[in-house]
Amino acid sequence: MLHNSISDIDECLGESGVDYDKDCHKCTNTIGSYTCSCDHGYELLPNGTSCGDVDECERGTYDVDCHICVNLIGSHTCLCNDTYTLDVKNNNETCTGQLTSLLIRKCSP
Ligand SMILES: [Ca+2]
Repeated sequence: MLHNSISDIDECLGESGVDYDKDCHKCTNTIGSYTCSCDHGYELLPNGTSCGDVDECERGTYDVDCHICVNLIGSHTCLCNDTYTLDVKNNNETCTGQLTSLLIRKCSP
Protein backbone atom coordinates (compact mmCIF):
# COMPACT_ATOMS: atom_id res chain seq x y z
CA MET A 1 0.00 0.00 0.00
CA LEU A 2 1.18 3.46 -0.84
CA HIS A 3 1.16 5.95 1.97
CA ASN A 4 0.75 8.99 -0.21
CA SER A 5 3.52 11.56 -0.09
CA ILE A 6 5.28 9.84 2.78
CA SER A 7 6.48 7.03 0.50
CA ASP A 8 7.04 9.27 -2.50
CA ILE A 9 10.55 9.85 -3.71
CA ASP A 10 11.24 13.24 -5.29
CA GLU A 11 13.21 12.13 -8.35
CA CYS A 12 13.74 15.77 -9.27
CA LEU A 13 15.95 16.31 -6.24
CA GLY A 14 18.18 13.53 -7.53
CA GLU A 15 20.76 13.41 -10.24
CA SER A 16 19.97 14.03 -13.91
CA GLY A 17 20.39 10.82 -15.90
CA VAL A 18 20.21 8.73 -12.73
CA ASP A 19 17.10 9.63 -10.76
CA TYR A 20 15.28 11.30 -13.63
CA ASP A 21 15.72 11.27 -17.42
CA LYS A 22 18.78 13.22 -18.60
CA ASP A 23 16.67 14.67 -21.42
CA CYS A 24 14.09 16.04 -18.99
CA HIS A 25 14.63 19.81 -18.93
CA LYS A 26 12.38 20.82 -16.07
CA CYS A 27 11.49 18.00 -13.71
CA THR A 28 8.31 18.23 -11.63
CA ASN A 29 7.73 15.68 -8.93
CA THR A 30 4.40 13.87 -8.75
CA ILE A 31 3.29 11.25 -6.27
CA GLY A 32 4.99 8.04 -7.30
CA SER A 33 6.56 9.51 -10.42
CA TYR A 34 7.50 12.78 -12.11
CA THR A 35 6.69 14.78 -15.22
CA CYS A 36 8.83 17.00 -17.39
CA SER A 37 8.46 20.20 -19.30
CA CYS A 38 10.77 21.13 -22.11
CA ASP A 39 12.71 24.18 -23.22
CA HIS A 40 11.66 26.26 -26.23
CA GLY A 41 12.33 24.30 -29.44
CA TYR A 42 11.75 20.94 -27.76
CA GLU A 43 8.70 18.87 -26.99
CA LEU A 44 7.91 16.07 -24.58
CA LEU A 45 8.36 12.66 -26.18
CA PRO A 46 5.70 9.92 -25.81
CA ASN A 47 7.60 8.36 -22.91
CA GLY A 48 6.62 11.46 -20.92
CA THR A 49 10.03 11.93 -19.37
CA SER A 50 12.38 13.14 -22.10
CA CYS A 51 12.44 16.14 -24.38
CA GLY A 52 13.17 15.90 -28.07
CA ASP A 53 13.88 18.42 -30.79
CA VAL A 54 10.99 19.89 -32.77
CA ASP A 55 11.74 19.81 -36.50
CA GLU A 56 10.37 23.22 -37.44
CA CYS A 57 11.32 22.69 -41.09
CA GLU A 58 9.41 19.45 -41.49
CA ARG A 59 6.39 20.92 -39.71
CA GLY A 60 6.51 24.13 -41.67
CA THR A 61 6.35 26.28 -38.56
CA TYR A 62 9.25 28.51 -39.60
CA ASP A 63 8.90 32.12 -40.65
CA VAL A 64 8.07 33.06 -44.25
CA ASP A 65 11.22 35.20 -44.23
CA CYS A 66 13.34 32.09 -43.72
CA HIS A 67 14.32 31.17 -47.28
CA ILE A 68 15.59 27.64 -46.72
CA CYS A 69 14.88 26.19 -43.31
CA VAL A 70 17.68 24.22 -41.61
CA ASN A 71 16.68 22.23 -38.56
CA LEU A 72 18.96 22.39 -35.51
CA ILE A 73 18.67 20.57 -32.21
CA GLY A 74 16.61 22.88 -30.03
CA SER A 75 16.09 25.51 -32.72
CA HIS A 76 16.41 26.10 -36.43
CA THR A 77 18.17 28.50 -38.75
CA CYS A 78 17.98 29.49 -42.39
CA LEU A 79 19.92 29.66 -45.58
CA CYS A 80 19.30 33.01 -47.20
CA ASN A 81 19.17 34.07 -50.82
CA ASP A 82 21.85 36.35 -52.25
CA THR A 83 21.99 39.83 -50.66
CA TYR A 84 20.13 38.55 -47.60
CA THR A 85 21.71 37.60 -44.29
CA LEU A 86 20.47 35.92 -41.15
CA ASP A 87 18.72 38.30 -38.80
CA VAL A 88 20.58 37.99 -35.49
CA LYS A 89 17.88 40.09 -33.82
CA ASN A 90 15.46 37.28 -34.60
CA ASN A 91 17.64 34.39 -33.32
CA ASN A 92 18.89 33.72 -36.88
CA GLU A 93 15.43 32.39 -37.71
CA THR A 94 14.72 34.81 -40.54
CA CYS A 95 16.58 36.39 -43.44
CA THR A 96 16.91 40.12 -43.65
CA GLY A 97 17.75 42.11 -46.74
CA GLN A 98 21.10 43.83 -46.66
CA LEU A 99 21.53 46.41 -49.35
CA THR A 100 25.21 45.63 -49.57
CA SER A 101 25.37 46.31 -53.28
CA LEU A 102 24.27 49.88 -52.64
CA LEU A 103 26.73 50.36 -49.81
CA ILE A 104 29.76 49.38 -51.84
CA ARG A 105 31.04 52.49 -53.47
CA LYS A 106 33.32 52.44 -56.40
CA CYS A 107 36.55 54.13 -55.65
CA SER A 108 38.50 55.77 -58.42
CA PRO A 109 42.18 55.05 -58.22
CA1 LIG B 1 14.64 22.09 -34.22
